Amino acid sequence: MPPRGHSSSSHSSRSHSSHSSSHHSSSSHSSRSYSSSRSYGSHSSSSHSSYYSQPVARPRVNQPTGYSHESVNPSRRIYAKHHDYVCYPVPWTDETTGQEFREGYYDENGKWYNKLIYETNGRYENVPCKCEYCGQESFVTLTSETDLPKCPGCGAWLKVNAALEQYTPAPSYKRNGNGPTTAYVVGLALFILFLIGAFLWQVVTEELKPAVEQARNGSAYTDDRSSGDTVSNPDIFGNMLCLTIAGDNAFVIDEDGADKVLSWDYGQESYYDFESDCYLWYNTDVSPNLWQYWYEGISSDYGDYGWMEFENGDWYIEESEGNWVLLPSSYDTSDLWHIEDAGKNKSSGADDTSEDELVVATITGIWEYEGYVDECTAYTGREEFVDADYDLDLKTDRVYREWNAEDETALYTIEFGNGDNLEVPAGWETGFPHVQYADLDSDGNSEILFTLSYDTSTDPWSFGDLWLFDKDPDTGLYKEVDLPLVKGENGAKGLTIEYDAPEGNTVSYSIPSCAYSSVASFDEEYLKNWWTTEAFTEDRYIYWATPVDGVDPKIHCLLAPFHRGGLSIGFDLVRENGEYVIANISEETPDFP
Ligand SMILES: [Ca+2]
Ligand SMILES: [Ca+2]
Repeated sequence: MPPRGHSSSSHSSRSHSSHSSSHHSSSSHSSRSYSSSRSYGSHSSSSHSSYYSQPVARPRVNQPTGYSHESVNPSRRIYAKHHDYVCYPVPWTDETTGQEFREGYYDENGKWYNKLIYETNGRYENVPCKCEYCGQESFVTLTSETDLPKCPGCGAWLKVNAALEQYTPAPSYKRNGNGPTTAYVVGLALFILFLIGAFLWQVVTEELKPAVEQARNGSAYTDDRSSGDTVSNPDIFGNMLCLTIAGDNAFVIDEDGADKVLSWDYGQESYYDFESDCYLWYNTDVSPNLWQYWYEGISSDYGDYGWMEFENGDWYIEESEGNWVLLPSSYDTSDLWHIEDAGKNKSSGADDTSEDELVVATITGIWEYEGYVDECTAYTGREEFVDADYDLDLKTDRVYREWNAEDETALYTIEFGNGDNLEVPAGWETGFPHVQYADLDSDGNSEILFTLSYDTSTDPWSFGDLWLFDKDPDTGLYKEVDLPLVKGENGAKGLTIEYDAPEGNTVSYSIPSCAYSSVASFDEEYLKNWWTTEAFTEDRYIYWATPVDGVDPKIHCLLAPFHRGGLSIGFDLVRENGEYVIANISEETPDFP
């Protein structure tokens, strides 16, 4: 009996540089024709591209549909080296199809990522990872997108839970002759991509889609969203597949399993077992989802076909397009092994299998949460709070969250495990908490910098809360430190900026409290859409701050002087005679904290 709906074509030959196109197909028949098409799938391009070229606006296909949260808009289009992204801040259900979508980043192919991390100074920092072997979650720094980090706990490979990217200017960016600063370039690019993203979002996905598909010669893209193609094997199982013996030549997936440990081969888009020279992948484009195997020596006899499946004690092989037959008895199957599903794919729908199995933490999972943040499994940022020790007394510190639905705020209390508690004043419920520490006054006690970032805001660089707390050596209590900043709502702190009326395409601005002035250049559209023709004064707030101890302790702050302008300035808060003062202010290329 041939299994139903196998999709095998793009896995039909090991010699293919990539099988990624199959991830976009939903049936064996439609997918066959893609096997010779060039791959532009997410895996191959994100993992192996060694070239770089200025991007063009990538057509967007297979995009999520039915987003309907009026109050929280998807992000502007985010252009990066490997993909373009749109960030959807909250999960939603397409009311017309009933399909559920996760919040996060969707690239131009519709592939989903929970986080986007840019390379900064040759590194990817704070990359969320999970050990598929021992389950430990951690944040690591990677020096290359192909780095395979190892678990600090058990030494196994870690699964990277983010898209690793390099920032690129928007496609339509044109450098003018005035020698704009890097920050200006970033700013302009961000502005342009915002406009383009809003436009293309509407146009490309709907109107250009058929043309795109045609241009790609019957490419892998289909209108069929049911393929659930936002989920790749590493998304589901991780980069390492750990198996435990479950019978004769049978294994089950077991995160503690060590009888077979296979690593994901990005080139082949399959897991690989060296021992048996077998490639395998979990096909989520068919219903029910199932494992397909490529046994060298058997499969390779079938040319472009030869993917195999194990069902009810028998091996089947695809001998020609969509044509699955019992494996001829001339082949010795005594050494062939397979993965028992163990109830994993009993779902009747192709969609919900992998989705249901994934316990998907979301960035907004914290918004209505009450309790210890390190226990908020619904929150992607939970790991930041696990096994923390901010005051360096070797006792674990925890952060407790209370939520006030009525006034839409959250209260955080840091419990230092030694009786010390620090109550942080209220911040907006949509802020994402971060606790940082450094001994800035060299008294042996950590100062605590508590910040809220508003990553899901449509303009995250315009908002931020921060509070600095110092432990009083006499009372042992933490008290808030006065900073030389203007205060806004809740913990918002920033600088007052005076803007001149635009002259041509430039705006002169100054920050009197820092004796700083500069000129920013924008294009006409920005000024027309986002700027006034009058001079005015506005408080702008720090969107990110980092304490730095050492020889020159300081708090480094980032602030965007222009709403949606992209341009950032950085400055330090340093101590002079027991007081904090502003120093070292200059334009700075943001590092996307
Ligand atoms: Ca502690
Ligand atoms: Ca201190």
